[in-house]
Amino acid sequence: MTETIRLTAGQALIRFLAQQHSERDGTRQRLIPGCFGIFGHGNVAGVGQALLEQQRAMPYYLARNEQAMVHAATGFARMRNRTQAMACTASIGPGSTNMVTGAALATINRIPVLLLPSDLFATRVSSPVLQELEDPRSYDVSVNDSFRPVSRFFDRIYRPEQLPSALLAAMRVLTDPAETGAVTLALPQDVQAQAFDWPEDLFRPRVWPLARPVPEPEAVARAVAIIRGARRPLIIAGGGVLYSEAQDALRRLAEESGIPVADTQAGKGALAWDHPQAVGGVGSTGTAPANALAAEADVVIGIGTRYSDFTTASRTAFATPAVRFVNLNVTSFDAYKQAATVVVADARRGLEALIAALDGYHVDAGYTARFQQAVAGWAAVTDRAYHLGHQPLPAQTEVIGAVNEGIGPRDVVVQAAGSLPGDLQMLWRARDPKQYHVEYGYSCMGYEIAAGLGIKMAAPDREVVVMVGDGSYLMMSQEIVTAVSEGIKLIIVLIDNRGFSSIGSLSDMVGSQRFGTRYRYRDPASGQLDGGPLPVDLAANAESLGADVLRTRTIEEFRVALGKAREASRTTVVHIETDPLAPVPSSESWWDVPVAETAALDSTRHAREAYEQAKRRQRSYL
Ligand SMILES: Cc1ncc(C[n+]2csc(CCOP(=O)(O)OP(=O)(O)O)c2C)c(N)n1
Ligand SMILES: [Mg+2]
Repeated sequence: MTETIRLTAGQALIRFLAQQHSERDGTRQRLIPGCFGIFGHGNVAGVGQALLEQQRAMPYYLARNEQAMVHAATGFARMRNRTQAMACTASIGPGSTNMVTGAALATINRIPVLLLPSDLFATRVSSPVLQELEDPRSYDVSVNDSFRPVSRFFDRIYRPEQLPSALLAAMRVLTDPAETGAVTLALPQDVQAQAFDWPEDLFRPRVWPLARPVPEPEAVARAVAIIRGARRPLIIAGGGVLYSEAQDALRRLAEESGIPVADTQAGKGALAWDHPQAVGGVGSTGTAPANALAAEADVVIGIGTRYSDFTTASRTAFATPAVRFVNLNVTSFDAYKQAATVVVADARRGLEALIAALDGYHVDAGYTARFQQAVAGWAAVTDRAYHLGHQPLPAQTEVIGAVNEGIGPRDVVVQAAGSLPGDLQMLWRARDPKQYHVEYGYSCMGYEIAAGLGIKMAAPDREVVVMVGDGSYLMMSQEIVTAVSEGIKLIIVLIDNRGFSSIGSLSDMVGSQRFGTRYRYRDPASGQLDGGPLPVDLAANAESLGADVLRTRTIEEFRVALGKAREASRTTVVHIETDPLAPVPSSESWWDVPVAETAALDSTRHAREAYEQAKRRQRSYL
């Protein structure tokens, strides 16, 4: 007879999670090293009680907002290159649905997080309970069904007997590099507290090897045949290069073949910015030299990239009529994009195979000289943007320059939404593969500070510099309190330009005249939000949450304050006001955002003409 142990489902879940390990390249570590949470009546007696009993085995971190705790979990797992994931427990109803945005972000970015929303009594005897949806068409539906499209695995545990197989499936998806993303186990509140006799075997230590699938030799041969015929090849390095820790293999391929390497938001840092083959960001917010190379490329080699519209400049970046794509990706879904010739494999293993098979291939010297000259020109553009001397308020590009020049090579910069991701993609000089952490799959305002927390937990030996706009700060800054209470030090650079500089300039571009993008009083005369500036003091707000705050007015003051913040031991906010209209270098690229086809406004009509012109360059890559 198998031995059993009597525990609640909540206790069994936590005991199981504490026994899971991952292993890659000889390193074995806890797969789920901790649990973020916010308790309510949905989880306080179930998962909450289990966490209390098992505090040593499963550390618990009290977050301040459920969306934010999923962002923290995502930041953590991305920083750990997907070798570890955090769990997140939330109460029923709004506590759980607050996590849906975080789940979407994790899944879109292919980052593992384990979500444990609470659900209605499985017995339904006291329905409708507080916060119950009550779908008149089906009692089987709860608000947690909104996790289904944004999760890579979803299950609802109506009976304790269902838990073991669901847990094994959850671990499989979290540790599968091709499938990973948000994994959601919805836990009815009564089942969490229900006792059951579990087979002891459920709690034995388990190791989940993180796969490095090898490429098919035939696929490598097909890819290499195309690359060998290329005269103007370009590599695009995506996040998959970093998650696979394939940066050394990428560098070797670049050095041995001479092929230039452009990067995406998730891939920046795969090759150091000053490597002779590095040409910078590609696409809508890329560098002019990388986009010029993309335009003339005859073969594009995409490694670990999902080819978002920003990377392809909405399918205008690769302009050569006969351009061909060779994609190396662990996920066949991503590999097959752009009608590519595919190598479905782990990035490192795939790169090693390509290096061996490409032996002797090298781009010609004229090509190298041309792109290296363009890149040198771009370095001068970046230096100018870093030291613009814009008056009376500094430009954001100067703040980026001051951060880039003021932090250490291993420090991490964190960002997600607004005008910063574009400016950073174009101008940031990454010196370490994990230095650049911009979330641009979901570009979610509010990710920055929350994720910074998880990133610092994943890499306590690095300084974590969160760059956040005033809009994002207003949306989600409460995790400063968590950072303060946990003694987790963040440096937060708060760039206050009194509204949405990003959407303001986008609005301008589509002929909508920056409508509704400034934080201003409503002017009684015009009826618009274009009155005087608001008496909002975000620095004081940060102070009130327990952070140390350094207020700066000039770039010189900012540089000094950043140095102090690096020396400090507490979470420190460096506040600076910038000019939202300051100039930014051009990426010589485009992004598809529709413009009204009919309009009373001249500005919109002119924008529509420009839009129709640009649309003609869009390709289907079939
Ligand atoms: C949650 C969320 N809501 C809305 C948007 C659309 N959006 C993108 S950037 C932006 C404004 C960001 O403002 P701020 O953080 O001040 O940055 P700035 O544009 O001024 O650089 C908005 C509303 C978004 N990306 N995420
Ligand atoms: Mg702003």
